[in-house]
Amino acid sequence: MWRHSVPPNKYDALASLHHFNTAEGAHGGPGFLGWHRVYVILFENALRQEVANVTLPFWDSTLDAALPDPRRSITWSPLFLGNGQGRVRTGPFANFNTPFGQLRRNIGSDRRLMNANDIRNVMSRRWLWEISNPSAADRYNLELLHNHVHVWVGEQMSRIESSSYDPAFFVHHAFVDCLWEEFRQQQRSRGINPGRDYPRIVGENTHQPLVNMGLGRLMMIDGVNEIYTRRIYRCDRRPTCVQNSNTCGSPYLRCDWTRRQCLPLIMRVRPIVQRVPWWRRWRTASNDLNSVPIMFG
Ligand SMILES: [Cu+2]
Repeated sequence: MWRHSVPPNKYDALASLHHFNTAEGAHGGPGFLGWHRVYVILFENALRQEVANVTLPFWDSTLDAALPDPRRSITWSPLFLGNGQGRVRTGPFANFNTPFGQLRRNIGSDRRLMNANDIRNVMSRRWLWEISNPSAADRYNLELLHNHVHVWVGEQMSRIESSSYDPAFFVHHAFVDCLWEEFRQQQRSRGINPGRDYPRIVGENTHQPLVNMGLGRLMMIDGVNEIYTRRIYRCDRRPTCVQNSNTCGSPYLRCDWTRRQCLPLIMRVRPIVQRVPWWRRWRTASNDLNSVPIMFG
């Protein structure tokens, strides 16, 4: 698909919008969630022009976070996002090219994934300003928590101007968006109208409610409008353990009943056995030492 097209292609064009030059109100303030909601919709629409009725999946990274070693999650297998270490060579985005070089990752070497506790903290708040920059305390700050995941994935994903060139961006942001929707659902049940919940104190001017969003003619305050989840899409529930089953409703998840926690399957560590005939092993080993020209002429 995309990897066979010539850059700049539609994916790159969309990815390029995620940049401080064009979207100053996308980060560092209460416009963050709304901006990314619109952005993710644009991406999903573009996907639907290729595959009718396709829906964007979300990556619930808190499930990976519950594993002893999240780097071994099936998320990083060829079935899903492809390998998480070094150049991406497996999965649907193998050899994906970006303006920042070949797609790379370096999962698990910096920061951390979001976990169930982070979600509980965020959901304990009532208003958007309590979970947004610049007013949120760190542990309720959804933008900050989401940054951790970007940096945890590493390489392209870890910087604003390059992150959207890793397709992991969109499944991560679909998840953040659905967490926000869960938050908004809770607001509705408490009699708060999320469609009018945009803070007065916004920090940077670029987050003022009537400032242009940098996506068409929308303004920052349009990001909290109810129209998106009323008319355009809705979020699936996050997976939970299903009674009398150990799959959490997905063949790629299992339930740890002692913790009542869904966990992604993990990848078997493939033993490093070189399938090289014995008479060539020598030579393979010598290659690494750059000694081949001397030894073999
Ligand atoms: Cu962003």
